[in-house]
Amino acid sequence: MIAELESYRQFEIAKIAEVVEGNGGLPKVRVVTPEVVGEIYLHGAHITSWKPSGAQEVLFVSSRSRWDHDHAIRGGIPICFPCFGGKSDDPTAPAHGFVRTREWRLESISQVGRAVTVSMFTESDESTKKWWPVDFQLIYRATFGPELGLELVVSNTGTKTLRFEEALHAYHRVADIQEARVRGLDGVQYFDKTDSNRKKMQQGEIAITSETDRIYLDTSGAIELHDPQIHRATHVLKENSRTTVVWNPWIQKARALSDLGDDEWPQMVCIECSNVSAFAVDLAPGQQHAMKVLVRVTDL
Ligand code: TA6
Repeated sequence: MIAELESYRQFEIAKIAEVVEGNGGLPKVRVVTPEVVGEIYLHGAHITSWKPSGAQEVLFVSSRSRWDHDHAIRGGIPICFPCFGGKSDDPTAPAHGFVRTREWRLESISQVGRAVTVSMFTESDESTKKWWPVDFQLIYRATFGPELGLELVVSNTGTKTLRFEEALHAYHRVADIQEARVRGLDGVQYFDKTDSNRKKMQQGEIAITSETDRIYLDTSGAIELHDPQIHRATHVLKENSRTTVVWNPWIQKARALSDLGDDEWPQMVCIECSNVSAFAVDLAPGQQHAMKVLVRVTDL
């Protein structure tokens, strides 16, 4: 491990952004400034913490998460790519794609004003072509500051048009899911994965009272997560994302997930800026697609 950490020294900003040994011995970039504390693992380019100064931790990470090269981290912000859920033409392909279990490479760490941007990348190789025989590169820029900025840039480095799905599968920490409310999807149609993917229409704000697994369609509006118990509103703004997924496993599904504590479901809700289902992206050779997300917290 030490040798591996040595190889990252060149990227560090002393006392502000350092590559350290994280859970399971996995390397992570730890950002600590007067404005923010944040963490992102090279494993899956997976953000596991964002805590602006004066605020409580914004992201949920399961106490039962696995921390190894073979499994995705349960919680934080997994990156789903190039498919969301199962791969339609290959039931053996990893759910939510293969980049959340890849070791990404650090490209740079930079400080601009009150924020620190960590940039990582991964690209096609023999192991990815087993699941998806195309050439691509992904760059992920995570900006830790009073706000959290995310940018996922997909480049088609091959000669054929690519079709992919993508999601930033963010697990938001809440005090009690039954009191939390999700706003910003009123009047938006969605597929209800808990009801045979029936197409429905959202009316008003979302109150979660049972297993909830919905793909909201053709929506680029901002989302607000209201958490009255801790008097917090989390605002999620996005660009180049035409679907939003909302998920809470509730009791049974939580029990079925070995890397999620049976009693942890009330403390989380996933709000996933994405391009999935009928809004998968077609990308021509030489083209790029950048999905951007900005998260900020305010008092309620
Ligand atoms: O985003 C919601 C969802 O697709 C759910 O259907 C549920 O499966 C969840 O993702 C978690 O998926 P995972 O593969 O991480 O267990």
